[in-house]
Amino acid sequence: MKITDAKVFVGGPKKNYVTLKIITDQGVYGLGDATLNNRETLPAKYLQDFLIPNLIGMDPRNSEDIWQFLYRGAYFRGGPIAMAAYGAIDMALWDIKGKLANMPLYQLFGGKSRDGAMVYAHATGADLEDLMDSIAQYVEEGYKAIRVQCGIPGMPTASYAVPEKKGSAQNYITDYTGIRPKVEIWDTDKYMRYMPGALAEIRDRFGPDVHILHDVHHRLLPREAAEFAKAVEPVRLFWMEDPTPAENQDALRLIRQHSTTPIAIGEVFNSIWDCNKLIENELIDFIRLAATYAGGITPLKRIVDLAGLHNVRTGFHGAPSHSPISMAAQHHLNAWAPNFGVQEYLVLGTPECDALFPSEHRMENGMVYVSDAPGLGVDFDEAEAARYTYAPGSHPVVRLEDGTMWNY
Ligand code: KDG
Ligand code: MG
Repeated sequence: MKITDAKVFVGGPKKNYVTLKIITDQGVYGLGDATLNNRETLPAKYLQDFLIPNLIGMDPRNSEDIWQFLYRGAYFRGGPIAMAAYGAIDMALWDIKGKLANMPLYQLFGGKSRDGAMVYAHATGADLEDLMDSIAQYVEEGYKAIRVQCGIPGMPTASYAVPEKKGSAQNYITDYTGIRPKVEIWDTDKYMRYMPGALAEIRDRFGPDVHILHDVHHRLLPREAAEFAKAVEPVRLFWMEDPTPAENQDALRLIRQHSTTPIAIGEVFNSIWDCNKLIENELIDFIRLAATYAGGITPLKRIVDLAGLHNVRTGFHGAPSHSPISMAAQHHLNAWAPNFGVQEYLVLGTPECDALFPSEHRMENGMVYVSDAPGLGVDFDEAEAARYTYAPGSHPVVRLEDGTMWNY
């Protein structure tokens, strides 16, 4: 069996999805997602210029060897652009494998460990009152876990994932008016004084049963994060996400030593080497890589297995930047993983998105039920794809009030 061709598509409804289709001499094809938010053309170019020409003629069933060929063969290892491109190839090869076996991927991993996988939604508000309304709506819709973000009084601009105007539910962060980022101004002191109390009010209002998550989005120093984690202990968060940048994995020790608040980290990681110490030293509770940036199912499954040895559960990234293809890869891993925790879920769910990526994965009452179709269980409609083109966009960047660049 041989790979005979592969194509890359960039575009989508209100998002620039990077979709890879690998075609074989036996008529079976596989799909992969190489979307790297706001840098979408780069993995697409890497695929087109270097990776696809190398894939032609290879046996698609040898997904492990092909992954090693990509990773080791590049000589310069890793990085989000390369790993997103390898990730798409790896997903497509698993898709082909599942179709050949006539089995959904979760069966190839070891079968189902649960009926449905709990997901979390994003509640957001320009202020706490708006946030409460947003949470109430998700509770009403049956979500069991909700990430909560709100504007901070006195903060000079909107902060992370929070709408600028009251009454707006907008929680997507990419601005498609161009590649020059908006600037958000951050003030740690105001955040530290306000947010723990706001989280306590949310817990009082919604009671003990709703899982409350909060994303600090890398804004705090390790000592500040330790203080914050300690202050919110009575709220019993499901998790505190990205409390501090984790390039220095040892920095997480300080937070751990001072608090029992669960910590989730990893959405910006792209390798097991970014999180192995965090996991082995049991400095975190949830690992958050995405199948795309992690380099696909093959390496992500290894991370899940390592995490399982250390009581670290999964909480894969699922921002709207991911296409339904990588989300499908994660739905299969979530159905299987013995150490599953939760799945972030923001698939746009619009008719346009469903027409572009038909699938039978379904979300009901805050749970995802994986499709039983062979492979990834998601398709890609090329005629629909022809309607869309690439639209450049950017996340904001963050500065302190004096102009110092900060962590977005
Ligand atoms: O591209 C960046 C977004 O994916 C990120 O800001 C979203 O923090 C995020 C989250 O938890 O979904
Ligand atoms: Mg996050």
